[in-house]
Amino acid sequence: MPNPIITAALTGPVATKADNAGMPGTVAEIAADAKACYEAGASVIHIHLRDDQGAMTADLDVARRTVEAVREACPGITQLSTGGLQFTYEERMALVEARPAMATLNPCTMTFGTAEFRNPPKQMMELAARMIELGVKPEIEIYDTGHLDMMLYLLHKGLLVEPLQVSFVMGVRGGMRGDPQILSWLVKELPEGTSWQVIAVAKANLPMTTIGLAMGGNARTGMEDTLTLAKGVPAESNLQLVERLVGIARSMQLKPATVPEVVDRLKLNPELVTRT
Ligand code: KMH
Ligand code: ZN
Repeated sequence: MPNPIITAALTGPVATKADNAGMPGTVAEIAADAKACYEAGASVIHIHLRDDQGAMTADLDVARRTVEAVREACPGITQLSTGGLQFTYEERMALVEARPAMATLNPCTMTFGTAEFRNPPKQMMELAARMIELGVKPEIEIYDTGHLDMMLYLLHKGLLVEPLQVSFVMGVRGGMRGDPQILSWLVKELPEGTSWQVIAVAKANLPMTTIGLAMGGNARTGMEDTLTLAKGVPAESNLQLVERLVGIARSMQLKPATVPEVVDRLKLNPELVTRT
């Protein structure tokens, strides 16, 4: 089994510092958290932007400053989210112009808890094409079984380049639940050589992340996905969640993949990972 790629999802599109004071709230705090999580074994840092007042933002200048600040702080691979729930699709698309090494691509529109997660097909395909032009690697987020077929269609149309990097998101109300049988089916349908992980939200987080690791997948944790260590026990920090995940991986004799390993395996653009 290849070494699992550990991703730290530091912030998210829903929770803020008001929900858990341990969550980073500014560009500088995001960069400091990225460094701590990188040093604990995370090679990829998934980021939803925050401005200097701690508000969620899709401001391209903040995106550029964040990518730069994380690159300065550590060699971890910056993955910007294009998935903010409260921004227009145009604002979300523009974020790839900050040229992170990776960015999310959400192939389908869906209900997302109490919100609508809009990913209109025409613009989503434009975003996929732009990511190829810029050399930004998509993290393809699959929330339901039909989203996988859309991903395969994009591949067929030349809008995705292999090897694919896929996240199966489980536990969002409106998407698929955390169920090992659904996961086994999804993994079986992937093109050969695809790298994948489970993103398991809230109570699905620990069991499904662990099952994904045991099945040969990568793994992600962080305050975007869970604010607690266990029911009623708040996580203190992203670092604490990453340390727990790395501990689980190590107890299975799995070593977190290094940044150069990830660059090689996912065929990332080395120019966008400046400190490998
Ligand atoms: N929190 C994730 C389940 C993205 O980053 O592109 C959804 C999300 C997508 O935020
Ligand atoms: Zn995200």
